[in-house]
Amino acid sequence: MEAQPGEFIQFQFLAGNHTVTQSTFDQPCQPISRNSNVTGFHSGFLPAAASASMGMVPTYTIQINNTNPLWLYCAQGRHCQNGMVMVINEPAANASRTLESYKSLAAGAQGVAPSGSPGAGGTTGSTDTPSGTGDAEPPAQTVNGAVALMAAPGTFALVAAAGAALLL
Ligand SMILES: [Cu+2]
Repeated sequence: MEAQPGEFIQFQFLAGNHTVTQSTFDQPCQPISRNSNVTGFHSGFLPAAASASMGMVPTYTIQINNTNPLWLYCAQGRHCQNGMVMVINEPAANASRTLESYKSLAAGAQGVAPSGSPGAGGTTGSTDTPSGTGDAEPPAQTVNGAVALMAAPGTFALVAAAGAALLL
């Protein structure tokens, strides 16, 4: 997906216990701070069940500062290796740095426990109106354009403002 500087992206954690964590392209499944001097995003582990009893969905919201690619993964278990990865602002003119190639690298990557404070780089919170679930309707709510839904590996979904769901 693409996001412009100034826009917000909200991740909604619908099931399980996941993170949104930034890595470099070359070292998926490892926090970016380990392999660069960038602090990066890390939501911390956000278990859905803990909030579900109150009818709430944990969220993590980040603001896009520029159009550089953000390579993101889930740091839980082997979710990253199993394909729970995504990119915001995939490089348009670089055929070797695609989501598919990131995903391929992730499949063989060594996972490293995420570093950094939970919530780093963004804002954790909750919502009682999960977006884009259960039907093909456009998301009920977006934050300046996009909502990403975190569920089981293989259903790491991005819901764009237009309502199109992209299963990663
Ligand atoms: Cu996960």
